[in-house]
Amino acid sequence: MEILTEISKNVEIGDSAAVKELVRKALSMNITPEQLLNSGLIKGMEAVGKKFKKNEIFIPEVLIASRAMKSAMDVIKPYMSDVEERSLGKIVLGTVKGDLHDIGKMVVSIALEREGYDIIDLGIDVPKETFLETIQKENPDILGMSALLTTTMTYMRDVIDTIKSAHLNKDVKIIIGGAPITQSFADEIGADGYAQEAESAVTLVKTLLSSDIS
Ligand code: B1M
Repeated sequence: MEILTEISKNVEIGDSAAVKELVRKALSMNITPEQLLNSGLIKGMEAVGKKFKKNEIFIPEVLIASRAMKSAMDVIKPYMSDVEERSLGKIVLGTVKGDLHDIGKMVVSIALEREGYDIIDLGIDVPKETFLETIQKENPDILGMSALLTTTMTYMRDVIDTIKSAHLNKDVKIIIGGAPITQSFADEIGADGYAQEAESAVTLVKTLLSSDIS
């Protein structure tokens, strides 16, 4: 669809005003929030990532593109949050210490919230102590960690070890995700699950929580 390509291109060049305008227009054309995210906004960020990798653009351009993506998500979010007043469970989310990437986590958070889960988002650069304190205080069903860097993904193991040392790993299921994460890494560090993107994160959470009941 032409408008999705236009959205993607405007994310790439970081034109927030144009992206927001196009997203509003697309919503009025009954394009779903999921289509907008997957075929418009995320596609734009992927193109940004490729150009960055090839040194065709640099951090300032990536930041401007991220801002455009985030401002569009603010427009989409109300359309994705029209869930009934029900809670299927409580989920704590955070990007691990040392890592400032939060767009993917936001996409996952919106998808889970839309499904009916209560989300406590701890933000970015979250140390293990904060994860632990929040689990002790909030008693969530799921802890979800995100990491986008090969240098920060290893910190997920530290968080899991901390939770195990506090004997809380039986009370909370731990899931992880982010571009460099794989199922074998999840198995290696003792996470309960791994999801590659937002929709599979929703499926994973449902599976983990239903196996909890039986
Ligand atoms: Co950075 N960055 N970045 N960056 N950045 C990457 C990740 C990189 C792959 C770019 C590249 O080289 N091609 C590369 C990492 C290389 C590596 O480690 N292998 C990289 C680098 C190197 C860096 C810096 C080190 C650059 C520097 O300073 N020299 C630096 C590190 C800063 C830090 O964190 N300490 C840095 C900085 C930044 C910005 C701040 C400028 C900005 C982040 C802004 C922000 O998030 N607010 C940024 C961005 C935007 C990117 C790219 C271009 C895009 C990431 C993104 O938002 N994607 C990225 C390249 C890329 O990924 N193609 C890149 C869109 C988003 C929807 O997808 O985040 O993958 P994603 O999330 C997906 C899935 O991964 C999954 O579902 C999401 C939705 O589908 N998922 C989960 C994510 N979390 C999940 C959790 C789950 C389940 C699924 O369960 C809990």
